[in-house]
Amino acid sequence: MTVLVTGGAGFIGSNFIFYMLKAHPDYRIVCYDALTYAGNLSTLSSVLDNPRFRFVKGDICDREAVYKLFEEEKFDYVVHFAAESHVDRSIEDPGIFVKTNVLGTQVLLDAAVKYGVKRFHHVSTDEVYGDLPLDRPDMFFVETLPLKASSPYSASKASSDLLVMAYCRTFGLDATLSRCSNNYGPYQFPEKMIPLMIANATADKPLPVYGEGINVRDWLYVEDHCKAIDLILHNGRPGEVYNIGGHNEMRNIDIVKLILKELGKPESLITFVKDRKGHDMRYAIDPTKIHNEIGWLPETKFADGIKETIRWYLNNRDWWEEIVNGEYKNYYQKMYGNR
Ligand code: NAD
Ligand code: TDX
Repeated sequence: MTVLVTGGAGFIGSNFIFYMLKAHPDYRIVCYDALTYAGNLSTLSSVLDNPRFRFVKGDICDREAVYKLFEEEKFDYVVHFAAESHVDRSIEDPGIFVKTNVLGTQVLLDAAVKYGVKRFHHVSTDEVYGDLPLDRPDMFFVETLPLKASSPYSASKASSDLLVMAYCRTFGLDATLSRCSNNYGPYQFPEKMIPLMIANATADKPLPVYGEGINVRDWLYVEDHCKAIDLILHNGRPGEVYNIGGHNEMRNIDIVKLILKELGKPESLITFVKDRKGHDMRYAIDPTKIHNEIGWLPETKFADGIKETIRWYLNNRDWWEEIVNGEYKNYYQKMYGNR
């Protein structure tokens, strides 16, 4: 089997490639990634020489390049991660989110229909459901909820979800779709909350908590997400949406305090800053469907996963220090300088 993984030089895509090469010793993986600010070829250095792996640099919006690759490789499966993924950046510049996440997805869907694949799996997010109130702990995201995006990022992901479903119905494409909660783990770009807080705390820099820090996210260790996608790819029903999450809701402020405790740093580093525009209050996944239909359950407890993640960032400083000392400095100044 030959699997196309788009966006495999990013956080979840790279973890998925490592997972698949191990889990399926007879599969070939082709990673197609534009290496935007969020993509990093050094992340894939351990597999670049693997004869079952090929890296191709390219943009999913480049129809000619995408068609050429499909023609060459005759993919069995497509797992589509490539996206602009940071909510704060989508508030600054929505255009690139619509281009990559909507139009780029359409190019891939056209290629999958034209050249034929056994299955197209689209990696989406729980943010397409909007948010839940803090005072209704009985409410969860289920697959049947209407889409109700809050940010340009989530609106672009919701649009791509609708396109995937439309290609299933209209063109008979065999596609599956998953909506996962917040991931954490190795190789997450330091603009995201957990690695940002780890990086700042190790450098004794202020930890910028938006608003009052009471927003709730439902955290899942990245490897558990990868395993769920592998299971859906092989055992999911065509045309179905699967939520992925492990009932691990936490307030941002509690995670920040936990990181400081683990690193032996003082809580005085916490700095409350201006809230994110349109900030979603609470995400909480109901994973009953994937559990009942496919037998998936998360394996990593948050208490273990966060320790492992912090250890990874401490042991792999070269990886993220190169990022935070580069172009990222301008981003940080722009987003947090006068916040
Ligand atoms: P990321 O930003 O770390 O990685 C995105 C990757 O896509 C990068 O390697 C980048 O170079 C590549 N890319 C961007 N634009 C491209 C283009 N036009 N053509 C080709 N490649 C391009 O993102 P991530 O956190 O790994 O998220 C991966 C996917 O999972 C996204 O679709 C995201 O919406 C979804 N998701 C993420 C989370 C999370 O918590 N991070 C949760 C649920 C779903
Ligand atoms: O500096 C910060 N301070 C802060 O308080 C940052 C970067 C974030 N936050 C808050 C905002 C959120 O409530 O932390 C929470 C998590 O923020 P992010 O890491 O930016 O994630 P989120 O906005 O929840 O979106 C993530 O989960 C769903 C991913 O980035 C998306 O790609 C995914 O789809």
